[in-house]
Amino acid sequence: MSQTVFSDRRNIALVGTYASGKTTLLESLLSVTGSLSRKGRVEQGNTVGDSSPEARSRRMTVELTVATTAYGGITFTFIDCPGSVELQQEGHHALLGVDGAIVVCEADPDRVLTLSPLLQFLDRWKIPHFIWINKLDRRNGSYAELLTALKQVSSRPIVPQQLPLWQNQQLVGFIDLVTEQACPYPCQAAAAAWPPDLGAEEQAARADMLETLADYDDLLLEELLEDRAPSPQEILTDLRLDLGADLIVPVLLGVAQADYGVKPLLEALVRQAPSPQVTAQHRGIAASGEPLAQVLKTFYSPQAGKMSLVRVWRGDIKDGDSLKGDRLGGIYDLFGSQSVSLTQASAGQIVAIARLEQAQTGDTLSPANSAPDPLPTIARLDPVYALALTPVNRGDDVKLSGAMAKLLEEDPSLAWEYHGDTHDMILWGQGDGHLALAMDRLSRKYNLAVTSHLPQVAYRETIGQATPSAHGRYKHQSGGHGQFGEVYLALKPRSRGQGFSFNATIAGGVVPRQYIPSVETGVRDYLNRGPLGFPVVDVAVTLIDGSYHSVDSSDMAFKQAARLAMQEGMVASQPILLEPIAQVYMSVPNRYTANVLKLMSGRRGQILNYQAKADWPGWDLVSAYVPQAEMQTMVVDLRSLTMGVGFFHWTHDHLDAVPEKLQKNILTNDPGRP
Ligand SMILES: Nc1nc2c(ncn2[C@@H]2O[C@H](COP(=O)(O)OP(=O)(O)OP(=O)(O)O)[C@@H](O)[C@H]2O)c(=O)[nH]1
Ligand SMILES: [Mg+2]
Repeated sequence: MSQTVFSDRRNIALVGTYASGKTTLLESLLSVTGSLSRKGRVEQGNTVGDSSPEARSRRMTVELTVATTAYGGITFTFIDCPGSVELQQEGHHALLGVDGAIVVCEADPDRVLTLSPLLQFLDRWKIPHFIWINKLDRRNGSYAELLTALKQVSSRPIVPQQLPLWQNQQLVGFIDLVTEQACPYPCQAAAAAWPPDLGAEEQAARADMLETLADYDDLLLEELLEDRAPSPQEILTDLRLDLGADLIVPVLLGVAQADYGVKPLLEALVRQAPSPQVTAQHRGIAASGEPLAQVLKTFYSPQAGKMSLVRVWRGDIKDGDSLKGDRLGGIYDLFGSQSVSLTQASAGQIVAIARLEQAQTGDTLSPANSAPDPLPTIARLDPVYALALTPVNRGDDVKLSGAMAKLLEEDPSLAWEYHGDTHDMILWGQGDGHLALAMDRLSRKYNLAVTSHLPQVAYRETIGQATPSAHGRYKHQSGGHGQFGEVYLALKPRSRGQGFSFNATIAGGVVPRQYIPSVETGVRDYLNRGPLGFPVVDVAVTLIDGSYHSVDSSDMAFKQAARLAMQEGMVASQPILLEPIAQVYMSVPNRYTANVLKLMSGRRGQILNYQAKADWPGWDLVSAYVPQAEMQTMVVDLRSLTMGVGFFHWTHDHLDAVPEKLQKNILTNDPGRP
């Protein structure tokens, strides 16, 4: 990598739906700007992005790629983000550190809906963005249909800046609606004549652009009303200001694979993308004060150890400085998997910093002696899919936990949990592909092989009817003095969620007071595993009678007697298997609502409500109770029903009896049953 570095910068994220061509576009941007002498291809596994073995083997982006280049007097740092819905968290953090984003969109109106969650995110965080329509070499549907579809999913006005030029169904160039000049690919000639029959279409598209811009510029409105043509410079100024204020979404087009439209995209970035100073101002970051930075990503490199990808918001950070209590161990400019050591990083730069051991993704950093107000950061995505992991080599448990801590630092959308009930070590994440990726990383980076299975459901049991008196007598004679305790317990069901209660109503000291706690302990011990094999809940137990021996009775004997009485009482009280029920809130495009309702009912879900999702035009929010056992692979089916965009949040809500016909199945098949 060799590049000229300019003082003016733009940090731009490449985001968009899975496989829309972001990594190919990055390759093209780096090639067009002269940072790459030989362009790679995703299929050939030789691109600057997707350089990890996990990305190469999947032919998809699985982590951020950062690459700095220069064009038109500006230093650009591009961040290529994964498109997979399972790897969104990665891009979300990165987006908080950029000055703008390019949303790469496939030229297919039917797939535009898949951009909806991303556009919602960009709008919520007010991140200025362009849309770049890619793959126009094999478009599906008309360009006009595509724009209509984009208008439906974007809350900001869509402002096409270019009109495609076709010849025999092939994209051959575009008309720049600002300058009204034609640009035949590969855009070497500055201007060319455009086909006369395009006049009306060009006029309509240009009028559409100008009218949108006039909504935010009274002067322009006046000019339009008076039929005066605004100058290209005036239009560009509006495009820059309106984009910087996140009022509009300019749309450009091309074919990343052929570098078509990439230079014009760079020109648009140079002229229109907000500068780091503008971004800092919009984020409310004062220009003066202590140096300030934010961690966009944490990663562990085999050579350099812990690295933090950092956006510097204010001041200079120098080699040898301390941040968040750690002396930094090097500052690097990144170019895919390569890095160049720097002596300092200044406001507006995105760099990797080594050995900030305390810093986590999202953290706000300042020199050691100041505690800055934290910059806003992204919440962790709710985990929606889990697998129980077991190391192939017994004894690797501790190693697994250590490696997992690092994986979790690298990817906050993973979660790691030890389930006390089932003794499962559970890895939570965003889907089966996400967890398979985590396991591949465990194997390659930490030499840890694991097997996985769906976690056991944490079933419980309770009783269906009362047993007025259950008897337990423990009598044992061995050598010296013996053991004796006898109790009678009454068992009663309690309502769901009321838990366990213990009472003693004995009279006349038939069980001496000091042994009553042992009776309760014996009962509680028993409740860890009822007759069906699961922890018992929602039972009221009363000690109603018993007897003792003045020499042989002991705490242990009464504990045992209580266990025996519980054994008898529980079996007699009609044990019932309980399963955890989740409350689920599903967000789905309304064209899929009927199918999603069917999916939920098919999975024993009880639909509670569905209605239009607030602030998400065209989406519904469905709420339902769904048994946990049925949730395990729900996300996989939901995504396949909704082009990958449906998502849900869930929380544990309550326990409910397992339907009788399923109970038998679970009791004979559940591997979790002790
Ligand atoms: N026909 C055509 N194919 C393209 C174009 N751009 C990218 N592709 C192909 O589309 C596929 C996906 O391209 P990527 O660049 O990996 O897409 P991506 O958006 O980075 O994918 P993820 O990061 O995994 O979401 C690859 O096979 C590319 O060769 C294009 O302009 N035209
Ligand atoms: Mg990619």
